Amino acid sequence: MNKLDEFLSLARPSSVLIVDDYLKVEKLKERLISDYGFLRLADQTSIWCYSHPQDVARSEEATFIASDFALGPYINTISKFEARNLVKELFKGSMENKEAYIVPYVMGPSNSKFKRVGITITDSPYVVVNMAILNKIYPDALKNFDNVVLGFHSTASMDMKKKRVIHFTEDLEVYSVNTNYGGNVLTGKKCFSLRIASYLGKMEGWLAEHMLISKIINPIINDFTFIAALPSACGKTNLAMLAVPLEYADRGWSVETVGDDICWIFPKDGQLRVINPEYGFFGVAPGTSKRTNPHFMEAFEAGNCVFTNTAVDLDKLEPWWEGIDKPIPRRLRTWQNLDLIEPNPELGPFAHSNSRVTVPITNCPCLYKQWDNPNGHLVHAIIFGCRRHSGMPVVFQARSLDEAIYFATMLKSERTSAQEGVVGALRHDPFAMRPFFSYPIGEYVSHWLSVFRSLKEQPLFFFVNWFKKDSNGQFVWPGFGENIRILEWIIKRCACRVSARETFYGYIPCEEDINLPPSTSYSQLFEIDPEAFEDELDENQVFLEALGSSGPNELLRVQSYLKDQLQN
Ligand code: SAT
Ligand code: MN
Repeated sequence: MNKLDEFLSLARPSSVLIVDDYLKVEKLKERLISDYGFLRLADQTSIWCYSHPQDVARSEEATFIASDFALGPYINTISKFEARNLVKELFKGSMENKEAYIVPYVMGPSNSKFKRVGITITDSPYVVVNMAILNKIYPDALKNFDNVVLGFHSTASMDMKKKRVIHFTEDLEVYSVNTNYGGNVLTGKKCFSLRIASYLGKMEGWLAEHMLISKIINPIINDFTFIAALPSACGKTNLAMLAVPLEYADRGWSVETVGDDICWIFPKDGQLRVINPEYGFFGVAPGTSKRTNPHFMEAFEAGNCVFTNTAVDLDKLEPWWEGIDKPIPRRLRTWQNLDLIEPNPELGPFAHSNSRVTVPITNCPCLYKQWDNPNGHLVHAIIFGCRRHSGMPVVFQARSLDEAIYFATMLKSERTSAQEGVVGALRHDPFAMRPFFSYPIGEYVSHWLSVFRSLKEQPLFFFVNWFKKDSNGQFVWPGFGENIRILEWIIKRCACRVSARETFYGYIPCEEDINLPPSTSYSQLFEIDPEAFEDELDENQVFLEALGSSGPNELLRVQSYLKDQLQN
């Protein structure tokens, strides 16, 4: 018996449908409307869905890697024996009286040697409809199960206490149960594209990262590609589709998107090639507007989207959320499926703060034409970003590979509503990968160093923070389209067009080399309190020690170098 049959005899669905074409997906979309009370929106191709009120974000506490070894900080482990028993217990009869759907799919361009395939079995039509946007249906995956990543999902009883997302990295299997939230259940999203893929990357010499991929069309470097890691809900989608201000557009600048969330990185002939393994976006809705991300708004208008946990304007049958820059609808359905007439704004928010939109990548008006080039894209710059009101300048460049890896490991960011838990608290988020590590962080860092040391052409490394605030709590940087000014400096650095000012933490722009918006203050953007930095180094020391013996010595060397710099 193969693994799929074994699973089916455990979960016992009443019937099984192989979803090997998009017509079947359309039928399931109908089912979502007729059986689940979701809405078809005015464009006729998009739908609105809502979730269980406690199933609205990724569940880090409920996410596990099955391993018989301790994997260190940020990885919940469960022994393989215990995990197998738990799977048997949680899935036993979980699909009784339900239909099971088998979804074969591909990640990456299907004509690329970098591609990977997966099969997901689920009892949730919502999962099928979303996966059919984010991944490409690929019936060939069913021919041979070798190297296929298997995802098993059941909403079971939706008992939130029994929510689990369990990964067997070596066996290429993921089990999600008692949840129906994107990042927990769309296997291709984080479970495969980051946790399983980064494990595969470690074994095979490549990297799977929580990064966007974009091109900048510009007059300085031809075909400039950057990749950028930012924690969830810190602006990856906005940066990936940045709409440049007129002043830049007139001079031939624009940004074109390759991907907004996941980047698979392959060293090849001494260079770095990257692909986006996804076929769609799963972006945060609140805060998205014609002003903040006109390209994403335009992508929604092209249809075939799934809006989850947004509100709905019932007169226009259009989605609505806080920050959309449209008045609160007269007749509104809230994210919890409550209908209100002329709602009192104080009763809001009406959309959940982590409400999401699932969008086909081809809807993106600024999509790079050859986004799915089977050979990938050559990387010029790597950016790490975070959300911090203090302690990090708006941009700096790392002085060396070791320092870049040090700062990426020590990345900290304020918590957002993309994770369950208290919003705003500063937490370590190494490489913006904290929720997605599947093997020890020290080994992960060593793997990064070995991949980059093998290159003949090194990309440059930059760190950005759009969220720095002044002493009155006001943001010092306008963000959004204006971020192109920072990217322009990055391109100039990559082209060796400008020198830089060295500080104790790295290189920052000389005032005359960066085109700052008139409302900003150079010193406010770049000043870092040395005492706070020193405290942070001390705190980093504790973090480094927690990585234990797997933490590479390079990080300790950078740590003491930075301390010396500060004292001088
Ligand atoms: O919630 S998801 O994991 O699907 C998206 C994200 O948090 O980046
Ligand atoms: Mn993400």
